[in-house]
Amino acid sequence: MSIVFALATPASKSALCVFRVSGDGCLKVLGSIFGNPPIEPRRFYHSSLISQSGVIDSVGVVFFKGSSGYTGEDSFEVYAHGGLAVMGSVVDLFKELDFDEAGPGEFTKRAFLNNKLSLSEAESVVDVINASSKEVLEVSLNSLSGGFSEELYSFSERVDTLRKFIEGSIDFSDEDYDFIKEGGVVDDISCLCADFGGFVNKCYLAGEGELKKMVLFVGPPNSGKSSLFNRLLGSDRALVSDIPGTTRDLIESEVFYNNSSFGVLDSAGIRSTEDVVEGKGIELTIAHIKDVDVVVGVFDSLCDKELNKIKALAGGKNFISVLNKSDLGVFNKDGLFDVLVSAKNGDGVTELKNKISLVSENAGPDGQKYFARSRHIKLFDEGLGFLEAAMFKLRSGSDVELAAEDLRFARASFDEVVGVKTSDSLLGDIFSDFCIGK
Ligand SMILES: Nc1nc2c(ncn2[C@@H]2O[C@H](COP(=O)(O)OP(=O)(O)OP(=O)(O)O)[C@@H](O)[C@H]2O)c(=O)[nH]1
Ligand SMILES: [Mg+2]
Repeated sequence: MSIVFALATPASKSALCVFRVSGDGCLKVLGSIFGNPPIEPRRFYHSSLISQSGVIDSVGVVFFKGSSGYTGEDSFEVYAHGGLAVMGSVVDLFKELDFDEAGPGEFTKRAFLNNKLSLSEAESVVDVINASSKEVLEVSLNSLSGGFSEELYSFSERVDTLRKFIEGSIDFSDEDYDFIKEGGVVDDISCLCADFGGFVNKCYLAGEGELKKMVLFVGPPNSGKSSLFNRLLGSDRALVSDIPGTTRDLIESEVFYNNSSFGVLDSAGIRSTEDVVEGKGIELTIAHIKDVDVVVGVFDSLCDKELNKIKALAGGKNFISVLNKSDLGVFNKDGLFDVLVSAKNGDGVTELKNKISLVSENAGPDGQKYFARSRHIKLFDEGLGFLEAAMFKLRSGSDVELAAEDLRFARASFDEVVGVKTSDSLLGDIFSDFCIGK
């Protein structure tokens, strides 16, 4: 594999930046580009980094030999000052050395190809990075630490043992397969299916990009959705005016609160309108409700008809009703609304944030142990289907050879999850979601 490099930290001004280099042969350059070249692997050295035109920066450097590093091949990391000029000079230096720029997820892909990680572990690296709540982080880390792959390997072994037993029985038993039908094999497969079902139930499935919980602000025009949205962000992100129908489009941002973060979306006020653009904005809002985790209905009057209309639009989604403009003297008569706030002076906004984070946490993993992707669930269903097919054939006493074949297919489905069998295009799809430098 070629030698690749990447900036592993964001390309913006910061205290430090980290460059990664990986590929057999990359360590040959250490003596020429570092004033104080590192001698021992996995030890941190302080050195100058030098190009042909002189010293680039005073840096930290650490190198790894073969399988001791993340990628499973020779690699080194450079910790430089996080200035844009420094970053530019380091990139120039690596290009002069004929290193290639790494693509997204290149380092993790190499770790997989060099057997440092299973494919599902490699996938969970990106889930750990994307996790925006402690709960999602926990299930992603469980998958990354190998528990998910190990459980799956043990199911694969059980499938293999059963298949070998059936194949062995075929060789030795002429035509009487009754002992398979009546013996423990069918029971064993049934028990395996039940245990596997239990394992699948321990997996938390979030769709692509759903690691971040999304909260949508909806409500009648002029109720103060954009003002509340801005108040939550702490900045004037959305335009506010006293003209109903100010917001036309969905406006997205992110709020960090209580160790977790959620995406928030401001939207066009819902009303019947002749204005084509405003109408499109309203359609967009309604269409978007199905994609979010929490709907926050914002109102500025005690109209329960309006409240019920918006609540009905939210369907079965988690719904929080907010009465805004408390500073104008509106009050939450009979506790009709969940929260009373003032976007203007901030009253009640902490209570609203607490409610949102509570509700969005509930929308996350519910006691599940591992994070799973739709790719995994599809393969689990496939594997389970083959196990059931094998069981059916054995019970009916027909096609015993084909039952063994079904077990082989079930094993292949499990193998595909951990990456024993993968195609280049699947790898391309998986690693394209990663950041450069990971
Ligand atoms: N007094 C008071 N006025 C508010 C409050 N929140 C919003 N407003 C005012 O209400 C008007 C409408 O506010 P927006 O935030 O633009 O309302 P909106 O719901 O986003 O309106 P549309 O985008 O048109 O649907 C503006 O004049 C705001 O200054 C509040 O808590 N108190
Ligand atoms: Mg608005």
